[in-house]
Amino acid sequence: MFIDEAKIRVSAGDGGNGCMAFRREKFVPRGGPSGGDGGKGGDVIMESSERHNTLVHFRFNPEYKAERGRHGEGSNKTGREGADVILKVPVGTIVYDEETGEKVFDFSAADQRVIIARGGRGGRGNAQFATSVHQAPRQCEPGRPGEEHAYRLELKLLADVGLIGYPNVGKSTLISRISAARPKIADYPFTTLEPNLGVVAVGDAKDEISFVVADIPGLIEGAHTGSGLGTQFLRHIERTRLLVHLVDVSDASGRPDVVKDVDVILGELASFGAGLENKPMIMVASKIDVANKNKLAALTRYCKKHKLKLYEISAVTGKGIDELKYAIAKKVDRLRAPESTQADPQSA
Ligand SMILES: Nc1nc2c(ncn2[C@@H]2O[C@H](COP(=O)(O)OP(=O)(O)OP(=O)(O)O)[C@@H](O)[C@H]2O)c(=O)[nH]1
Ligand SMILES: [Mg+2]
Repeated sequence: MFIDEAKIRVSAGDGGNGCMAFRREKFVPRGGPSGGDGGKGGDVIMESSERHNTLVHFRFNPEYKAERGRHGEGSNKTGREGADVILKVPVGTIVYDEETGEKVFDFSAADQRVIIARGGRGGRGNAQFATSVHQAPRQCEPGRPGEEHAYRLELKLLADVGLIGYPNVGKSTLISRISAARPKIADYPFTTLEPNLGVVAVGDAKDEISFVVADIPGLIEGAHTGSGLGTQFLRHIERTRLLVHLVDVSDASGRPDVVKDVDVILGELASFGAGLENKPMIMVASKIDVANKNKLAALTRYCKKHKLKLYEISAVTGKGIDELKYAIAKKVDRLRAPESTQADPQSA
């Protein structure tokens, strides 16, 4: 099981202090108490969202603080409430109290909201303490402090994107380029024996898209009948939204016909029987730094004919990696939007 984890500290806003004041107006001798109440401090709220899929953002930004309430003022003016802070988490996030280890909440659906640190109440101003026998109270309250908590967030990762292709085409090299995953990379087939997951974040904090990529063992002809490592690990990409299909266009592959390579892989996906061959797919020409021009041209023609987008990359020089990363992020984001469930899964 692959788990994404983050620890955060949250503090709600303190309440504003109550105010002590007396009316001072011309022709109104001995005006009454007029100190307003302090405003309530902002809450820290957690909300589940379909558009978020990892906790990577919280690992880089572990502290959150909501605004404090303003102090009360004279003329019975109540202080403004502090603004809330809303933290968006992926569906599937489980929140634990870091100190007690207790489970606080389990986000099982989108748009669930929980207050994870409550803002302090504002203090009462002296106007609130006036009674018939005590008409000029000099008493007012300070605001209450906001709650502070430490939480541990846990999310079982589900891959959004599956990397597929023959062995040795550079799948593990690619995931190590775009995520923090560090799988074994070597110049022989079947280096990867078990799936590796990597978390990729694209864009700035405000507009961030993050997704999970699965690097799986390479496929070969006859994999569905047990050749090579077989196809059982394809179940790890059954629930992905997008497949990224790497095709080695260098001479290192030892296979002369890239179009046949593509057909073999698609055939193996189809034989697996979970509809993998119908998933949206981005095609990638890998090892472009040492490309065989004829192979690249043949793959380009094939993709044009089948209306598939082709990206050319070199995981060694870095060429084309950013473009590919952004294209994947954009596509994943679009596939996550609820209306896209109706869309044609073949459209690239
Ligand atoms: N020249 C060149 N070599 C590359 C590139 N990408 C990967 N390689 C090399 O290709 C070999 C295989 O890379 P891996 O990332 O292990 O390939 P893989 O697809 O994960 O292979 P399996 O795990 O066996 O399925 C390694 O020697 C890499 O250094 C590239 O863009 N250019
Ligand atoms: Mg590998």
